[in-house]
Amino acid sequence: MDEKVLELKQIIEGSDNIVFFGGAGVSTESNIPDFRSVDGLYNIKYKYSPEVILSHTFYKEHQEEFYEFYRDKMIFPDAKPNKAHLALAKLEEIGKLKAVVTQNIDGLHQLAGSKNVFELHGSIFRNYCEECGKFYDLKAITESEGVPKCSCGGTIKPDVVLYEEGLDHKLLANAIKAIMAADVLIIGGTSLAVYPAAGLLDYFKGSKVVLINKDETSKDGKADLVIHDSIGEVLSQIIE
Ligand code: CNA
Repeated sequence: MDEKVLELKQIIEGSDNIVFFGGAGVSTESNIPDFRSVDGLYNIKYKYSPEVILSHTFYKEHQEEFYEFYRDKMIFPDAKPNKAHLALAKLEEIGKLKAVVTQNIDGLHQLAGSKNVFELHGSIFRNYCEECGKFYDLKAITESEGVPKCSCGGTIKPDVVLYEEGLDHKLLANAIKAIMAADVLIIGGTSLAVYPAAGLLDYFKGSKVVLINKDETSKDGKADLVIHDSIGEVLSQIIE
């Protein structure tokens, strides 16, 4: 076993109060593209960048185009949890991991069996009518065309936090609470470029920060252990 992975194993063995903070890189091994990797969404040619299309302003002004991109690039109903999701669920099951704080909207942590998941940016599986508030599941988006409409005539909007929109206050407070109470923070599969989510890491007061990411991040210098590798490969070795 690689020296760094061994060190991670020892850190995990020594703690029963771990929190995981992750992003799109956790799901690339489930074939869901992230934003910033070389084969991520930023490197596919679009008329607009994902950040523009997934903004509140764009959603309001170009709904047809928004839903075209959203259905095509943000929804992967057949995606399955990968080794990273499964390892994290296992760590929770054996009492070591207390929470997963994720920027992902794909629901794969829950599908893997994780229970205490804070979805900072919402979920593709929840959708609401903007007029009457009626709840809709994912089929309302996948099985409709153009702008999805409620039976009342209102537009159905995914419960996903778009750029320019604020995070849910209660959820944010609970995620911060979990991070503040943790002894070990494992950060993985995130460029740490999206705020306020990335700012949550500043609340950590515990003993060890581990960063597992393919590319360098702005927080590499602050971590006790940095592993530049695939998160599924790394975490699956911990759980063997
Ligand atoms: P990002 O900015 O795309 O960064 C992803 C990071 O993960 C990069 O630094 C990569 O190097 C790294 N990475 C990619 N694959 C792996 C891997 N297998 N192992 C280790 N590291 C890897 O994504 P962030 O999450 O930081 O950005 C935040 C946005 C992206 C959030 O608002 C998400 O909602 C949004 N997003 C989510 C999904 C999803 O739900 N699966 C998909 C695409 C984008």
